[in-house]
Amino acid sequence: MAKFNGDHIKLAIQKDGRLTEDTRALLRTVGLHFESYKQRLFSICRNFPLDILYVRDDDIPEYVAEGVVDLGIVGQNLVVESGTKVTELLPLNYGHCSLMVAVPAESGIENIQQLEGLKIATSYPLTTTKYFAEHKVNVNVITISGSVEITPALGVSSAIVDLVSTGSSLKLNDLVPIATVLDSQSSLIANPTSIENVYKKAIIDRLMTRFRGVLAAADYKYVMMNIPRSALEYVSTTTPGLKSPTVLPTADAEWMVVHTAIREDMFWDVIEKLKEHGAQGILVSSIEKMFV
Ligand code: PRT
Ligand code: ZN
Repeated sequence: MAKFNGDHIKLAIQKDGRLTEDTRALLRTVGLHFESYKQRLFSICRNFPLDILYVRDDDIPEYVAEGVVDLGIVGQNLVVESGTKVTELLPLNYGHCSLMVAVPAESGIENIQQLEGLKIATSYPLTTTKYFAEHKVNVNVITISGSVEITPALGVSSAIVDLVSTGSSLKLNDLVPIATVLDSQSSLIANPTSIENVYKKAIIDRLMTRFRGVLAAADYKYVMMNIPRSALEYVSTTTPGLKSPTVLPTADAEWMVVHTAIREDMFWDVIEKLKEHGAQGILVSSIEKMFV
């Protein structure tokens, strides 16, 4: 049977759930080669000093805090709920959701003060208790492990605190959100002692550089286009890219080829303006990794 490699650092990821596919895709995008997770407790990377442990997401903060593993990838919601001492290294921009207070639509309740003295069902009892205590509202927190959203209809609770992403589960159960307890996304966390170990820290830094390269790339599109010479100054200021765009001559002295990167959030506005300024043959591609 394969064993953990003593020279390798250890990373815990969710075995089978909402974060699994994106986490595995991220690890593969940063160039790690490892066997598929199915039926496996752990994998050894063939080309990087890392072993991957597959566990239930709820156990990840604890494993990291206890030093069973050096690193974990898990929702921030679970890190907060666990109350463990781990170091958050890098939010990873997937698994976005919010932990929200929601009430039956017909209840007429509009704010958390109106929940005074009532029962709140949740799978996040510690976070929920702390939240209401901070807001000085006395509630009775009931811990439910699954299907929290049906508890008001069953008469078990007057309100819930649950994770929401699209909101369709709330709608389906005639619930409306009235407050956000926290916003969450998937995150890389570390054991505080591991990041003080010079050998481990060097490996973790290499991994984080790779992760950052993938995260940065997701914010940009790579664009190639032909522009009339007269538009060059405009294009240079509108699409500064990362430093300045690459401008190449063409056989026609009046036309140039420009290569640049445009931020995702302003992409369509910039493209429309470029077309107004005579840009033609605009080719766009996504960037897989980016190091600046
Ligand atoms: O088996 P294991 O314990 O590992 O997994 P799990 O079933 O406990 O967790 P899983 O796979 O459901 O979720 C893993 C992580 O994904 C969570 O800890 C969050 O960080 C993140 N995440 C993102 C979500 C959601 N979005 C989400 N919508 N986790 C759960 N939900 C549930 C929510 O509880 C509710 O039941 O989806 C429902 C609502 O979804 P919408 O889209 O209708 O709002
Ligand atoms: Zn879980």
